[in-house]
Amino acid sequence: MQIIHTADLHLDSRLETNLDPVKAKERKRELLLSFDNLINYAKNNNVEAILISGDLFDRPKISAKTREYILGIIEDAPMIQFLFIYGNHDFNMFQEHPMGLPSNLHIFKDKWETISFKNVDITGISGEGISPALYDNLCLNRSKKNIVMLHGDITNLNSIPLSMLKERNIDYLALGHLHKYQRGKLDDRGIWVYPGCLEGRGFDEEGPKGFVLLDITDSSIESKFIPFSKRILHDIKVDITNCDSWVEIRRNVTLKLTDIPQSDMIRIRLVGEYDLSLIKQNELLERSLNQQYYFARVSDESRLRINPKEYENDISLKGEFIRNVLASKLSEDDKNRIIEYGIKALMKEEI
Ligand SMILES: [Mn+2]
Repeated sequence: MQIIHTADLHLDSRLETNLDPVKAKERKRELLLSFDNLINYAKNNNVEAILISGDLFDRPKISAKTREYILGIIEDAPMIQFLFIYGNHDFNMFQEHPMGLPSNLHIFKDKWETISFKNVDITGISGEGISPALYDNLCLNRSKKNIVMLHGDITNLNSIPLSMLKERNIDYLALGHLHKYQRGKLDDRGIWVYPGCLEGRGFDEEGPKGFVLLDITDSSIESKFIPFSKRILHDIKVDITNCDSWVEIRRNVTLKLTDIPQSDMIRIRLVGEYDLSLIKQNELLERSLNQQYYFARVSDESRLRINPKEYENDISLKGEFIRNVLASKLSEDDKNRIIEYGIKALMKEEI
């Protein structure tokens, strides 16, 4: 039997932190389509169930359009069972309209419940940070393959205390909440897995995104990560320490982008130290990257290299200005910016 494990799709996210309104709307549609594509993958690969471990939606109140779209594509795949637990973002969102839910969509409530397939029991409970007493009520049939669905953070004892789930005959703990794919050993019998989100939304969700495909036989559960996102977000550091001109910066940036498809989204973070003489062209660099990639941003985290000794005896206005700023109680970051802008002003440059 084949099963898909997904979570944290955060459908109906606003997505306007990074993107302009037009692209945000487009990306919002892409996220909805990714769920449709996942269902098509399931249909084409004889997947019998899709487990959604919470945060299918970004918030409990979503537009009627999104709700009808998602329920429609679920209903249109009657050969697949959809097992869903609420996360912290979409908690109880279907409670207001419990009527008209597709018959192949099962929503777990706030008590353990088990759905049985041939040799597999799938047990789940909704919500993040369930009460500790509930863990003691988790009783699984040791002669079956057991999958348990939960939403929360296993690195936070108040969310999911992993030790409470050991030695309970779990084979596969199907988690949601952390947005990066990761897995680990639960006990001698089982593993825990976060599939991560299906599509990255911001640069805190960079790297390959997808779902986990489980292949279950009487003797084993094999599971593997399947990269599936339409676009990948890349967060790329470029060290400009040895760059003497903006062209060298551009060359270093280009080198880091060699294998990245143009349909992806990139953030370039300039790091390292630079001299006062370096004139950057960050805005133009960002613009030109935006002509090549779906989305590009250049953020400048590099630091001005200033040796106070060089200005100790400099009697010019520049020397006086730099000495004053360096002696002030401002943060290092502010000092850098002020010196940079001040020098540009003295050189009659645009700020
Ligand atoms: Mn969550």
